[in-house]
Amino acid sequence: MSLQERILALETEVKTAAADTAEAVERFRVAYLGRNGAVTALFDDFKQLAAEEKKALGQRLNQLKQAAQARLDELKLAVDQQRDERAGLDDPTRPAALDGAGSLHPITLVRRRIVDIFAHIGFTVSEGPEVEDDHHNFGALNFPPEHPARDMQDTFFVAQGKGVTPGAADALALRTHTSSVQVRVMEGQRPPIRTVSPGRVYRNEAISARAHCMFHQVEGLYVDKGVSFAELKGTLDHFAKAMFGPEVVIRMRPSYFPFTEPSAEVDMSCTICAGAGCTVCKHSGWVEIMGCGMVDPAVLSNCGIDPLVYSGFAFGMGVERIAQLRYRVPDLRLYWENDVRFLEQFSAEAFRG
Ligand code: 2U9
Repeated sequence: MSLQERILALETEVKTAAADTAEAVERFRVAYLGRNGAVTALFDDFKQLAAEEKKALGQRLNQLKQAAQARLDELKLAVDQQRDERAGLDDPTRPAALDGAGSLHPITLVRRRIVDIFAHIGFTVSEGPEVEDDHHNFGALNFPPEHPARDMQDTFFVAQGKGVTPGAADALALRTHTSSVQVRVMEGQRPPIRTVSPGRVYRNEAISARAHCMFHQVEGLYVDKGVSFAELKGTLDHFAKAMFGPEVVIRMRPSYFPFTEPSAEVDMSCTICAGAGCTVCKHSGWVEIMGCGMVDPAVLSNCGIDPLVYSGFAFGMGVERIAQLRYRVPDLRLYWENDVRFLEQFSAEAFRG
């Protein structure tokens, strides 16, 4: 077959070639335009021709090469388009695929919900430093000098200069509760004060299914003339119903905290068994959700508020604990492991405050 005939035959072949996968397109490229491809081979033969023949066939040969290149581009485009259509990328106006979208961490979801419930009944939100001085974390809150929380076994002290003396007036520590923020609020603002303080707190604890050295709290404070324990109970009853459902009831048990008097632990009827008894409530029908009390008059005066004129209530809860009851989380360590099988269970729960 003459070179001219071979050019004509290849031209027909190239123009009618089909390829419906990326691999077939690549085979086409190798077969015609690759180093050992059919079109490339014609150029080698072309070099052997006499000058006159070269003149006649040179242009035809270049046209063949261009036709092969054009067909290659055409096939490649068609395969790419098919792939995009299959992946749903062909319509630029279609809503973004939600597969693999992230979710808010359950602690964030629950912290926002707690804050939102109190914001709806007139509480402001106050935040403050995580590294605190002795006065704001302990002293103003009526912790006696020998209280175990002031000890290195219970609190993380922050090294300052030459050495640290836990309990010393100038010692800095990671805050052990967000009550320190509320001391700052009382020092800087006259009553009425109605505020919640969400944030991270730190305690020197061994990590287990039930405890962690860092967790999240929301603490609340209401100071005004004539604030009563009845208002405290009504507020917390409203919170429990808003968070866990209208059917839950709360009860209070006497307790002790240095910063409140009287003090109480707050239990809620078990949401799992509705009081019938289960492993979550240890067959008591009740689960503990927080602590509370009337702000100790000494704390009010430590913060520059006259306890003869004003009274206040306060409460504190662990966000991990509330989230555990809301979502039935069996082990607190799950909050920290970032295992997607745990986290993706919250993807449907967008918070709408
Ligand atoms: C001021 C005065 C008093 C906040 C309160 C509690 C009771 C309480 C715990 C619940 C679980 C901490 O996260 S937890 O371990 N908290 O029981 N907290 S009263 O009292 C205050 C706060 C601020 C100025």
